[in-house]
Amino acid sequence: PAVEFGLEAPFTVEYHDAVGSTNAVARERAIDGATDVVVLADEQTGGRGRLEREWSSPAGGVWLSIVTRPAITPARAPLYTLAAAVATTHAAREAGVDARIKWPNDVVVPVDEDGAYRKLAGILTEMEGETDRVEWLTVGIGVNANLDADGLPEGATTIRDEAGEDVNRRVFVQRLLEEFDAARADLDGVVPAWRDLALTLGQRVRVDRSSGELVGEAVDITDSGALVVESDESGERDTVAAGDCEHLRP
Ligand code: BT5
Repeated sequence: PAVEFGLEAPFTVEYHDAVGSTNAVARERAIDGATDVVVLADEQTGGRGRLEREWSSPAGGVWLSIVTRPAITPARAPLYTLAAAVATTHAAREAGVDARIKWPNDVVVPVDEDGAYRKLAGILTEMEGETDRVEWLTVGIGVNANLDADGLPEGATTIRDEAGEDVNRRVFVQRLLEEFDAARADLDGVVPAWRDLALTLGQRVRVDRSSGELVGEAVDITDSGALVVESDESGERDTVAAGDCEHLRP
């Protein structure tokens, strides 16, 4: 294998040189009853983002999906996405990258003082369950690690480009999983940790959500991970649980 893993974090790692999507494999494992399994690939041939978007996943990145069966309600599931963002950001910072979080699921590197950024990593959480309980949850994390941004979509950056050198992916994944494991053990600490790393708070944003567009200032994030926006139009505070968020230039 291109990467050797002797992980000590409490996850069993299933490694693939190439796979369609680690989230798709993780879903099969979850349906089979697995827990605390990580599906990891050097390359994905059909990587996915949210809303069926494509996720470029050439060889050299870190493409992984964590299968868990947490004893939480679906309302708390977004905290797992935030936990993954915090863990990925911490691991990237240890690799020498000035990584920050853009709500809700992007790990980015600021380009200037005005909220512009390049995307280093994305997270895609999927789950199955009843209204009062999660049955399983898969957290897909894609990190542009040892890649050139050249071959990636506009607006992407990589650890290689930002740190000026390749990262040891075994060490990187080990740190990421340790941080994720610590975060899920202390779910109440996730939002405060997220806030410390957030690039979105204080920004002018446009959020596309199912009930329409919201433009204003991002002023807070709630305990359940929702974004609070002070609307330009109404001057009132509106809470958005999920949606696409764009940082506007001042
Ligand atoms: C995300 O979606 O950011 C979630 C990405 C999750 C990828 C992981 S990899 C392991 C696991 N297996 C999978 O199949 N998926 C997960 P979203 O916010 O919808 O962003 C997608 C958009 O980001 C695309 O429409 C492109 O514009 C851009 N993009 C695509 N590939 C990229 C890359 N490698 N780096 C930066 N931006 C990218």
